[in-house]
Amino acid sequence: MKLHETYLHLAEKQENLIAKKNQKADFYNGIYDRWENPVLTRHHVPLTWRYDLNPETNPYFEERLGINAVFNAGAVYHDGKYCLLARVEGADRKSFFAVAESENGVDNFRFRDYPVILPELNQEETNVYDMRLTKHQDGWIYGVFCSEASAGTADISAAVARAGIVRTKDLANWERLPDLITRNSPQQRNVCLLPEFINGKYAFYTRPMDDFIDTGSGGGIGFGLAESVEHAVIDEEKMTSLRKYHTITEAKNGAGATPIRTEKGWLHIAHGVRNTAAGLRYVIYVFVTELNNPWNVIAEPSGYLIAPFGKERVGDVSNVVFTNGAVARENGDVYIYYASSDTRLHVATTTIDKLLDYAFSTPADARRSSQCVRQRCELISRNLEYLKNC
Ligand code: M1P
Repeated sequence: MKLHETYLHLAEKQENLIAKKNQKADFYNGIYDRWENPVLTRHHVPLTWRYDLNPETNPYFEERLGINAVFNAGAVYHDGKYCLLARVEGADRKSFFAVAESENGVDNFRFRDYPVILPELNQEETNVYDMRLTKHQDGWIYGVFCSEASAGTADISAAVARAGIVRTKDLANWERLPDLITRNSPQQRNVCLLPEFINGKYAFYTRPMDDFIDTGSGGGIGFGLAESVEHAVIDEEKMTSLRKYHTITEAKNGAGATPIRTEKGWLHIAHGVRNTAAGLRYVIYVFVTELNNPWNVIAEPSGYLIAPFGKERVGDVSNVVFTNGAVARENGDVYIYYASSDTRLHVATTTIDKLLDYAFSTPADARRSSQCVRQRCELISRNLEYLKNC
């Protein structure tokens, strides 16, 4: 049996893309480094997932099942590898999950042979996406993701979002658990499980929503405890990082990467959304919560950590950066996996020390132009004084 010439050409091109060495981009803010090449794109998806290689059934070597995008990925360091659980979106608009692994976390990410086979709870579930991975102290790796279904109303685009839960030991075999129930919130997206028990219970960050797109009365990122993860029910959600007028979280916000334990508190790398004349703008921001009371915010620097930049600004849903996965290594290195414009996945690297310095030393949002300019003038005058003495 012979392979199609086009296949050989595409396979070589893909191997070159995967093997391409990544390097730090020419971008500086002292807080993190951006890397030049995206770590995953639709061009990384194996050809066997897209083409029928048999010339008898595919004489023109046409793509049979197209891929539209690879983006929002959960992340975990497992078995000596940086493992991403990416959201892969088919040309048919349905998303599914797939594991890609790399030895160094910045390039050479390769998908496993098959995407994740996610057990279903019911046939209403239409779309699944944005899984946060949590290596929990109970010994399991959990995945919490958005499970979307039609609202079944006259408006055919109306949908309902719930938090689905799965667990695994090897990122290959997945056990589906019942969806999270939050007694006071009709819909949930961007839910994330903390790696440790709090008061002996499973601790979730939530995002209460009245509606599918608008969070409505949802005031920001919530927090709640569940006795069991096998039937996870949260009776009460406390609020953590809030939506605020005229800030980067005015329209909505949501948990991002699984929070990282540090000596100063839980480090959160989340997303905030504001509205503009050109539509919603998504940025990534940081806040820190107390270790023992993980709903209590103790640092929240003003503004964003990462905003769409250069080519990142354009894609299927332009002007968006979004994260649902980061890896923190024992030596303090942090790899933030963020997607741009719902199209491709990038990495930014930094350290826990740098992020904590950023979180605790950047002034909080002063909320009014007059106070913000005062904040800036204080910095300028300290600097001018310092320069005089240099
Ligand atoms: O399109 C931008 C993002 O929109 C949603 O996030 P949120 O619930 O905060 O609005 C998600 O669908 C996310 O996947 C997407 O990247």
